[in-house]
Amino acid sequence: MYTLKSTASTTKARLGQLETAHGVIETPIFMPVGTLGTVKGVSQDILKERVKAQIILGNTYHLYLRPGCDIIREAGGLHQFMNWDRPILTDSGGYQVFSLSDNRELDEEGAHFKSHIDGSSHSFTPENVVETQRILGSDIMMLLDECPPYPSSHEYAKNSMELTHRWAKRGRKAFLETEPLYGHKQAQFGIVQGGTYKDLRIESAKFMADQDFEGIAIGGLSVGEPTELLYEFTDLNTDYLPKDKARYLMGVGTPANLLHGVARGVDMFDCVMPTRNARNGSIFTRHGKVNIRNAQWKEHHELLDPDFPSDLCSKYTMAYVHHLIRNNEIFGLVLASIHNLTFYLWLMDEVRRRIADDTFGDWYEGMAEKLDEKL
Ligand code: PRF
Repeated sequence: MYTLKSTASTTKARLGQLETAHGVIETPIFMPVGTLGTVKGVSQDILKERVKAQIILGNTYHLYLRPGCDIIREAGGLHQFMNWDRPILTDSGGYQVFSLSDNRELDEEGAHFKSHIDGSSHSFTPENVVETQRILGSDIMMLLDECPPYPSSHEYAKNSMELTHRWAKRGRKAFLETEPLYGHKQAQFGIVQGGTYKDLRIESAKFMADQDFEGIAIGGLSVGEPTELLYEFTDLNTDYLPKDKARYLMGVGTPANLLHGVARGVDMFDCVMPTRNARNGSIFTRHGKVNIRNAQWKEHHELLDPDFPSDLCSKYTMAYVHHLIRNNEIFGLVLASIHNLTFYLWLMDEVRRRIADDTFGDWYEGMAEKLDEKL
């Protein structure tokens, strides 16, 4: 599924291609999050033509609860339902059960929880999340895992990792014993866990590398640990992952996190940050972050970055965008969401260009510092 094209000379950055039933993805790549079958505020046409999204993410937890499996099956799968003909990756729901649902409980069988919408009771098992993701018809489905909170004791992280490993075997078996519903091929990724313990992270990476998953995710990071630990454990994990499979760092992150992740050998990222932060007025640019809600922009009748290819930057003044966002105007939220996603995808395009001409190593640290600055 993954073809490694080249590796940078001074970092672990990789240029590659990921082949799916809905097209080839150039990696490293960022995947916009479309939890409920929509990337909030952004149409599918704009995602393709302006943001240049190659693949988007959907969430089993949300789609299973609403609209539910029956509706999506009737529609012919998530691609048909939302009119998106490029690749889709779906998370398994395990992580969302822990962050969103009420009264969740875990046992050997799976995760039991009450819906955050109506309080109804449900269970996710390694087998039934495969079944649900067959119904969604995602190009890449994820296993059911447990993501331990930060910090966790070594004992907790170890037991949790071992449960994730047993679930991984059950999930793979269910995947191999079932067929896609809509005639296109699906892939399944394993998920490395192990908290912030070196021995466990190594054990988990080796375990996932030994299975025959089509790709491997690094889970359990970006859950509140210091940034140094995010980078340290990403670096450690990729040392133990096979070179011929894609690596996906789940739920990461800031633009600077993406550059540091790429330098440590990661190929795929997703995060709600570009869209969620956009709605709070936090705008990412090539020169740093801007909070457009701040009073300093109220009378700033100039463009934010006239040469950047987004409407927010090149067509509307900062004073105008400030006014829109301050008033929570839908158009302002949409402009900011499209801009931040365009910026994230632009950044990954730049990353690929720089791995290809081998200037990534000299560029990424300075660029990461700049991207973290507040303007
Ligand atoms: N597991 C799953 N989804 C996730 C994570 C995880 O550990 C994370 C952690 N950052 C984000 N999304 N299944």
